[in-house]
Amino acid sequence: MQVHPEVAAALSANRPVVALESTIISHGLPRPDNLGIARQIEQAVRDGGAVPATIAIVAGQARIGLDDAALSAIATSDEVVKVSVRDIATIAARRGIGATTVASTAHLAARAGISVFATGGLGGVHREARESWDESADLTTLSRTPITVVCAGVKSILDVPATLERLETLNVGVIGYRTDAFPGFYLADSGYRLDWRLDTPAEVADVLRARALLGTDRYGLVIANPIPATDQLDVALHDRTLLAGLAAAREHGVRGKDVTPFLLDFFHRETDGASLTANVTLVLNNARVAAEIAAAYAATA
Ligand code: PSU
Ligand code: MN
Repeated sequence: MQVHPEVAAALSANRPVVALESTIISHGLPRPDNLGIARQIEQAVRDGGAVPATIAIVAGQARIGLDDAALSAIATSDEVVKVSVRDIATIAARRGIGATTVASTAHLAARAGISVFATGGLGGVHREARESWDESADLTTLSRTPITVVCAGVKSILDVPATLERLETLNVGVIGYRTDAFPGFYLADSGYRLDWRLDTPAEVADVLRARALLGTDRYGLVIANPIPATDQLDVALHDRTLLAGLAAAREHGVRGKDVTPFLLDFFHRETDGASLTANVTLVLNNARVAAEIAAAYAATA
């Protein structure tokens, strides 16, 4: 594992750091925009007062914080593999290049001593999981990883209520940030209520401190931060695209780790970029809020 000098310096001085995943760059956002967006996400963390640590496997090394050459390679190389926790050791031993999911980013971030992480959306329980057993390793990893993830909920391509049930079973807390509703990624409200709501970074930092004192920080915590309602995808366009995307995935027999990238790409193409605009807006928003939370926590820890 190699920690970028700027990240290492911040961690040892107890200054705020925010981990960022890289699968969103390699597989979640279309080229060639993805590289510029990855840089904007890092800038949003800086604007929020923290040091960004984008995580990936480069030349077999788990890198915590990427220099520009590594970020470019993750965004542009055709060799980049989507890496979950179960793949980390193999890609490292094979000296490969890999982009980390929420699960593997959370794992490596926690191992590096980073406690706050920003992403777009979590993986979750897929629709038809009763037949396919397709549930993202993001959920079980969060159940045993000390990390706080700021995200815009999960995509409606997933089974949202089943995902919330699983998070409950797995002891992963879900707290709405300035909302009582679980966000719906492209939409501000998924239609499902949450038990808890916090309204400021300081309030979140209070919860993080209590977690550490009471030992529940061994489990992940989700801070669910909705896209502003004014920036959300048109609801009718969303519903239409969702039905068509699910049908296309079924028709093409898409399976396993290809399902999420397939549906993301379908949305970006079929909405003429409107879903991409929403996706970028919500990720930048999450990066800034995560930085503010990390800063509030570092100030009092
Ligand atoms: N959801 C998104 N964008 C993404 C992903 C999920 O809105 O890019 C990525 C994340 O890296 C997440 C992964 O951890 O997909 C989940 O994939 P799977 O369902 O194969 O675990
Ligand atoms: Mn899966």
